[in-house]
Amino acid sequence: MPQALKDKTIFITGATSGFGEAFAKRFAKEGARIIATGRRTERLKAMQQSIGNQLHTIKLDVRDKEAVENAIQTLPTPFDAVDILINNAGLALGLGRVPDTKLSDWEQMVDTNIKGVLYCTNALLPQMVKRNSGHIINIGSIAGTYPYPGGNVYGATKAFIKQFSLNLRADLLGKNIRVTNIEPGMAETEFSLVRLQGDADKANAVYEGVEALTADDIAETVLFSLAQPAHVNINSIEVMPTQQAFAGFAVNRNQ
Ligand code: NDP
Ligand code: 8X3
Repeated sequence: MPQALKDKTIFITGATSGFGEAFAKRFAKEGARIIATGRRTERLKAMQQSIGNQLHTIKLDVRDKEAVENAIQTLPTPFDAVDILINNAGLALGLGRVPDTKLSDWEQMVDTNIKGVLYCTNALLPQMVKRNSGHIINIGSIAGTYPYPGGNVYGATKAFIKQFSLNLRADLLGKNIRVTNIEPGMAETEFSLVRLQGDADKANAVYEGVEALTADDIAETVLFSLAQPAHVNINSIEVMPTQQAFAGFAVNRNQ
């Protein structure tokens, strides 16, 4: 797939670390124009310096509907016709079991992982429909399919992403707009640091003794989906480290 993304314009949410940062760097190398967004401006500035003119950065909190709409309506030339939206911004907060979890954490996960995806999709779809072309990549998770203790609202937000992706496909039939849900397993990014409230020791322990996926692995997976011919829609890809699998059902025998 030589230069599969040449001259494509890609809008990436959560490009300041992890997967989003890897997407920006990898897809810029493929010749794409990148709109990199996130809340941490110093990271966006550093990326601007390393990638240069091919990159446009926007400080954006995807939970802010007006800010999302404004950012998309005011994109400068030549970044204003977006071919690919990557709904990547997201987070898990905590690994506690309900009911020992915080409602405010649940709300932040819903507002970011669900509503943020809706705001960006809603704001960008009209121009894709008008041009009769586009590709939406949603970053789901294995947590959207497989439950685990402590996954509660995080997993539920990713289950939403799974069904929303499929329902977008249903509604967009007849328009040349592709939708793909990428569902990674354990990947070493800042994800655990955020989930575990900045506790680096606990976050590192998550990946100890296992070769986790990397953000670059997921960039290659997304690139594979994007590089297919226009008549091919990859609906979903579930990808895990080789050393991660399933634990079976839990049974409480002490009632
Ligand atoms: P990181 O924590 O490294 O990156 C998360 C990104 O999301 C950051 O760029 C952060 O930017 C951004 N973000 C968080 N909240 C907001 C917000 N309100 N508005 C805008 N941007 C926001 O984690 P990952 O790269 O691992 O996570 C990326 C996606 O992948 C998430 O949706 C996550 O759920 C999913 N995922 C991760 C897996 C993993 O094991 N790592 C596995 C499966 C899915 P900033 O703080 O600057 O705003
Ligand atoms: C992140 C993967 O298994 O930690 O979505 O929920 S997991």
